[in-house]
Amino acid sequence: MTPVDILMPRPMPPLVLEKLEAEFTVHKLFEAENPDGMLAEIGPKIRGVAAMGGKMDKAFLEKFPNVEIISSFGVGYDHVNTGDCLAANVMVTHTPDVLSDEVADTALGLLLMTVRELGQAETWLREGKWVSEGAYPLTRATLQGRTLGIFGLGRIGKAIAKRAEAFGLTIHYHGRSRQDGVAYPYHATLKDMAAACDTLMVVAPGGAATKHSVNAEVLDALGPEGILINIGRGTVVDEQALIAALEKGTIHGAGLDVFEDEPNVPEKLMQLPRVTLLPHVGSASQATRNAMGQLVVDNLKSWFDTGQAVTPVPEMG
Ligand code: NAP
Ligand code: 8YV
Repeated sequence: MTPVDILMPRPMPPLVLEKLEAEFTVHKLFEAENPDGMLAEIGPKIRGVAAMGGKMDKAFLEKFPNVEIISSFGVGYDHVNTGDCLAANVMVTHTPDVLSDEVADTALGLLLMTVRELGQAETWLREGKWVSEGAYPLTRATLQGRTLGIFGLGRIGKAIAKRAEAFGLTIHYHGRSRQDGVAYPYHATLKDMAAACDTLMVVAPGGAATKHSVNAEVLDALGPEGILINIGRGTVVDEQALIAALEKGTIHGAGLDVFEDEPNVPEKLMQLPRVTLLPHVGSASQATRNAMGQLVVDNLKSWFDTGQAVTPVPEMG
């Protein structure tokens, strides 16, 4: 049988490419000298897409009239318009669960770095200031006694909550609805939760429904000892409102792994003193990225072998 044609628009981890090439004919758009020409030639042959970010909507789908499945790398799939995919009868899959513990570990690391200014303290040592100026200044903030509001108590949010409990934090949560069997106090609005907490952990998905949910009002409610951590998606936080809140002292500090316009990070954020910035490394260990990659492969194989996906996004029903 002729192998199925798969499009890979952007480079993906070597494991994904290797395993896909063993089963399918993989068209690497990122290597094409003339991508439009390549698309015009292979578009009608493509039956599956192995995706790593990149906007996928009606305009994208129209180039591939016979596409059946988009297998996306990552649990967040805000780059894929699932409404357009459903309308075009295209399956969308993602890579949940296999990264939850890794991302939760990173979230706790980022929280500790931010509260205790660990990155800044390391820079102090490396710049020789421990010798020339003495000890790094005591941090105004401490993790002890903090109340953590989790915005998005899903798979990763729960893994963060488990770790945060071990650190002695009190936990609250906000989402679209109260969850059965969850004892943490629930807040129907993000602003109410921010007012009840001094630490806000964003681990909600991106997309139109959550865009700029963390705005000036929410940051004001969090208060002057407030720490914002964003491990979810950059678009959830209004970055300009955050910069203003940090400049004015409306909140104390912020730790960010994700940004509105990655990989571009506003210069002002880089200059602010109590801000920790990471380059979207939440899931970025070899083992976890390989497990995510394996799921991308498994979804494509399962779809073309059995007509069933392994981990479809919830919108697929
Ligand atoms: P999940 O299990 O689907 O959890 C998402 C949570 O967000 C749910 O508890 C959901 O609760 C809440 N939520 C969804 N839409 C909402 C809305 N419009 N308003 C308020 N709450 C909403 O997803 P997950 O596996 O934990 O992943 C969460 C997100 O983390 C991903 O979508 C991705 O963007 C991000 N992520 C980042 C990294 C990184 O490297 N930094 C890595 C992995 C994932 P309700 O249904 O009750 O509203
Ligand atoms: C990945 C992520 O780095 O899973 C997600 O939603 O944000 C990260 O784990 C990203 O998807 C890679 O493109």
